[in-house]
Amino acid sequence: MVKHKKMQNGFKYIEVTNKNAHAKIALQGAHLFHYEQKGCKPLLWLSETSFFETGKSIRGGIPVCWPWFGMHKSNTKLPQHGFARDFLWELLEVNEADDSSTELLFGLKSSPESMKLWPHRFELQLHITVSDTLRVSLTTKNRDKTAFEITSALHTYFAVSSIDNVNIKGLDGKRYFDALSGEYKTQKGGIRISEEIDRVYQGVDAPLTIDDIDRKIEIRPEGSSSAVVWNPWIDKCARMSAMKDDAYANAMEDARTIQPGEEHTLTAVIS
Ligand code: TA6
Repeated sequence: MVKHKKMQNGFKYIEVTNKNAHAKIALQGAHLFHYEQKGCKPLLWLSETSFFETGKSIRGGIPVCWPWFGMHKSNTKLPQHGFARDFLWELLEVNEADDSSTELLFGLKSSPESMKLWPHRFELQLHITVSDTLRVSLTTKNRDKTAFEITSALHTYFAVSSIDNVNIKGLDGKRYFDALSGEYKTQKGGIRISEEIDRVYQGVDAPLTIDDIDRKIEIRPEGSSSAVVWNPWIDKCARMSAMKDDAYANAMEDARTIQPGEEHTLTAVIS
């Protein structure tokens, strides 16, 4: 079942319920901010103090960072992580072929407003499949006459029992950029977090797992070879709003050039 809903302030979102799962997706940013498999606790973290307001990013869930991840390369006044997460998307299609899986297609096209921030004609589509696994797929179509380059991320915030219980696996031996020290390093073993961490891993070619005491979250990538692992820890949390996360991305060296008429898809399958 798919319902069009509004928060008290008029902020619009879509609520999805089927035999296997329950999810909520804001039209702003096509931002999935709740996903729960039947009988399980929520898989995505959402800040209790998150904004649900026009033009303000939701803190938690799966922000779509596009057409750049992090700061803009040459203009630091432009919004961090691009503009797709703050623009209003359209729900284009809903497919409820059976009662255990729901497919939704959201779209965003270039507009005079987007051209002011990024001078390229594009069409973006976000396919979300809500079932016992969650599949999120971002397709960038170049509708311009010249090629453009993008970096992007499905910057997922995962809910965990406690950060002390978490071991992130699948990145052993991978090179990463440490955004805190500005150095390139190589991962040894799993990742346990006991301080602020902000890293972009490259050459990621296999599923990642977040091992928690009571469950194991698996993240399978397609169309990406980079992954971001970030936790702001105590001081940064105090400067922002409380949060924990790690994410999936086409970031830094994993930028993609898209020729006119061509497209690129970035997918995360989470279970
Ligand atoms: O992926 C890590 C990061 O770029 C951090 O440096 C951090 O500040 C963050 O994403 C969250 O960004 P936001 O713009 O959502 O506050």
